[in-house]
Amino acid sequence: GNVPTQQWAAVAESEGAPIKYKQIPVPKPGPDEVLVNIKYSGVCHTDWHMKQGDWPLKASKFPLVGGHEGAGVVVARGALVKDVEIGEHVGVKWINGSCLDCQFCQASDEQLCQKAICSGAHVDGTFQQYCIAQAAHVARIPKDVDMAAISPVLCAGITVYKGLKESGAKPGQTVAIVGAGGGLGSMAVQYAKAMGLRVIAIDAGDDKREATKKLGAESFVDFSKSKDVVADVQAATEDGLGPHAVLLVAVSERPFQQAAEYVRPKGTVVCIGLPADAYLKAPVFQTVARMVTIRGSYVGNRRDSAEAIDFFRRGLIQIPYKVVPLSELEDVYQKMIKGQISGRYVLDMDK
Ligand code: 8ID
Ligand code: ZN
Repeated sequence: GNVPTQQWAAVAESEGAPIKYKQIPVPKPGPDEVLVNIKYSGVCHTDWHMKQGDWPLKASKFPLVGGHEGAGVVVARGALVKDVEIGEHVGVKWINGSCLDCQFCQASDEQLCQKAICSGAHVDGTFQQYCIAQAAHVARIPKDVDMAAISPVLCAGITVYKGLKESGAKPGQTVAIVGAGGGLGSMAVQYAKAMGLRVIAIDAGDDKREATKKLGAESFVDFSKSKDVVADVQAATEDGLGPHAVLLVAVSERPFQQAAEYVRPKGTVVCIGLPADAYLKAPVFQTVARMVTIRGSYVGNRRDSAEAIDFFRRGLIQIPYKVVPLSELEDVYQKMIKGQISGRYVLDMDK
């Protein structure tokens, strides 16, 4: 096709700087890479963390183009690429590339690859019209799937689907989703429901109460109003013993210090949200005597990605999302850090 030499992008010129909407050159794919004409990209809280530089994982370049939930069309490919066709619909994820050869890549834990390259962190991401990714790591999107609607699956969906699998929760059991009204949380409510789990949603405000109920949560605990979150979460289960699993997708430290107290004996706490400078806390006696498991979960591998997309393709996953022009990214960030987003914002790259 006709690939231009200049394109529109949302650029952070330096750490912490507000986003500038401007023209930059279109990159050229290396031998094992593809060039993707991004149509839509979701905005993940991770993009804010990377721009602000508040994590141990720092962006390795500024000016930086963020974004790692991009859906688009392959328009060029390197000489070594055989399996991805020009014109194919693909997703560019957080894992932009990995070595494919280390012990972790060999075991399909490529997110643990010591040489993993992340979109919008080590290389420019999906907040631009043309983005590069390693061909082996792009997610395949069936052509009948709406690209705006699928884009939030490419990080939020994959991550919570993987986290729910890691939780070990079985159909009929209950999972508490902490941060249920946000991007990952809304996805988690829908994937949990599709996987046969019962959901307790935890977040703040009546908008998120209504939204999570619509998505399929059976109960809601408002952390901003509750006098005792631990007691209220346990009371939301029929026998009062608490949820079998907890998925922590909130961006604040407090819930990471409560979950081990309300999870059911033999239950599992899965940490996914990444509030800056936060620590986990759990009472040793109760963790031991109640046989609680606490674990982390980090995005998903290529198989998790394909499975998460397939749930979506079959119509099982619907989360509220709003499409706004790429030029409005900074406004989206401002809403995000105030906790005012219910569901996901999706950027339209051509506006
Ligand atoms: O692979 C991973 N582990 C991974 C992948 C993708 C994203 C981790 N993340 C991380 C992000 O970097 C971010 O730290 O997950 C976190 C959530 O990302 P998000 O869903 O994109 O953020 P959001 O849309 O802003 O939602 C956060 C929600 O948490 C609620 C907020 O009200 C909001 O709805 N929340 C907060 I802040 N404090 C809470 C509390 N104490 C809370 N909910 C319940 N209890
Ligand atoms: Zn993300």
